[in-house]
Amino acid sequence: MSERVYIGLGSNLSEPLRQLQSAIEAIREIPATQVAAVSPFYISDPLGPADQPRYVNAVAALDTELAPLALLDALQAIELEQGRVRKDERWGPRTLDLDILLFGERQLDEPRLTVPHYHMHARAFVLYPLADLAPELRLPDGRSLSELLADCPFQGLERLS
Ligand code: A4P
Ligand code: MG
Repeated sequence: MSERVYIGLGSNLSEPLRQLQSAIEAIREIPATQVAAVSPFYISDPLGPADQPRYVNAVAALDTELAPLALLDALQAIELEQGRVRKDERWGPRTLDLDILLFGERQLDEPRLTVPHYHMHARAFVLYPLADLAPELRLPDGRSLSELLADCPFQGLERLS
């Protein structure tokens, strides 16, 4: 039985646009998993330390037969493979972040995996691309996406054409 999963993608180093595009190609290769849709890409102001470049963010909808931790393993392998840049012989900062936002109706609180993703309800760079894919979505706790969006300013979010 396959479940609908939403993944948040983010990058702010090493050609972020290409980081996201190649991440999506890699996600297409995950076994027992189909990419159902990818949102438009957005530019967003960094959340956290301000002295870093702006991010490119997007959300992808997947249908997977994998268990949550197996999907997390696959996504972390992609982060490792594609998300780091070589700088002076040392591994530089991670350039790709793949977060499991929602996994069907599940609510998970495991050492390696919290679902829904802990900060998603307040992040414009998650909620707006999610709404592009699934405007009618509800979180497992019953809150609707439109309700969350009403409380979520753009935070500098810009849609890339
Ligand atoms: N983990 C737990 N739950 C999950 C989940 N639902 N999905 C664990 C993925 N991983 C999950 O993650 C740390 C650990 O979280 C993983 O080992 C996994 O087992 P990480 O990716 O290594 O670390 P991180 O992403 O730096 O930390 P964290 O707390 O996940 O940060 P966030 O929340 O992902 O924020 N600003 C903009 N504009 N756009 C961004 O995309 N991203 C971040 C990172 C900060 N500021 C940003 C953006
Ligand atoms: Mg993360």
